[in-house]
Amino acid sequence: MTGIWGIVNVTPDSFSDGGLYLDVDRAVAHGLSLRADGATVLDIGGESTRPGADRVGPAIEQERVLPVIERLVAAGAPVSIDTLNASTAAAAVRAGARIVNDVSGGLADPEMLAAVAQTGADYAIGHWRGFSDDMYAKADYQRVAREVAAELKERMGDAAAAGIAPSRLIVDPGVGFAKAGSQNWELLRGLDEIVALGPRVLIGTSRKRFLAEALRHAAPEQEASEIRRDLATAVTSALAARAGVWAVRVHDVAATRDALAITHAWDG
Ligand code: PMM
Repeated sequence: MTGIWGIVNVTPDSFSDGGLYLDVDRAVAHGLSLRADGATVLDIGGESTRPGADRVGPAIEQERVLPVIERLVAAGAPVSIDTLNASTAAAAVRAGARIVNDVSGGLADPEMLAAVAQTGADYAIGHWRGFSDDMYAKADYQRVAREVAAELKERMGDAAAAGIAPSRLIVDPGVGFAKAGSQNWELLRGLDEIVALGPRVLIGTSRKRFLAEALRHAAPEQEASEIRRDLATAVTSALAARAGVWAVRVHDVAATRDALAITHAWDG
């Protein structure tokens, strides 16, 4: 059964839910409701990675996420920390997180791999080519899925060299990270090249800009609303499940849960 990571962004400026869950109580309540909807992991983030977002320091990031992680872990939820910072990763694991989700795959913080190796947590390696302020300038590919797979393989090698056992790795091709418009579709068409790398595969398409672009194409007069982007996300989740991914990272867990249930019913 494909896992569902529910997104809890404790940020003022995330791309679709910025500002909604900056308050600890609201973030915890949101996490618990995603868990009730069927999330297998709650992915807690304290720094937005949306295109053009400003960076916050690890101190502010930790102030945002640690109390939320502690309470969700106390409530029995499996928690992942979405961070680029080694110190936040280590502190989050001390607070009970089981997985470090690093969209940069260790490239953003030179201390990250050693920190993760020490924690014993699982490590989700994202495909990344640079911080969000200029990542589209780096969106230059001949064959996107092949190049993303090759770069992820290098990151897997770095992680192994730092002492992170291969069984602890998860790979994520980083939809929207240094990929523009149609490159994301090309990447999804080539998902088997990512699955062939071996580790568990995580994928995050939820509400992303390339989905809104496709929806605008379908109905140019209508706004690509959140409801429509969540439906589009449920469809990409179902197709990703078919392609063999281990888990999908989404905002609307219930919609994706239903889409996956229908996919599994079809497949028997
Ligand atoms: N996307 C975002 C943040 N974290 N983590 C993983 N592993 N994969 C992703 O695709 C990913 C991520 C950006 O999206 P958000 O602003 O909706 O959280």
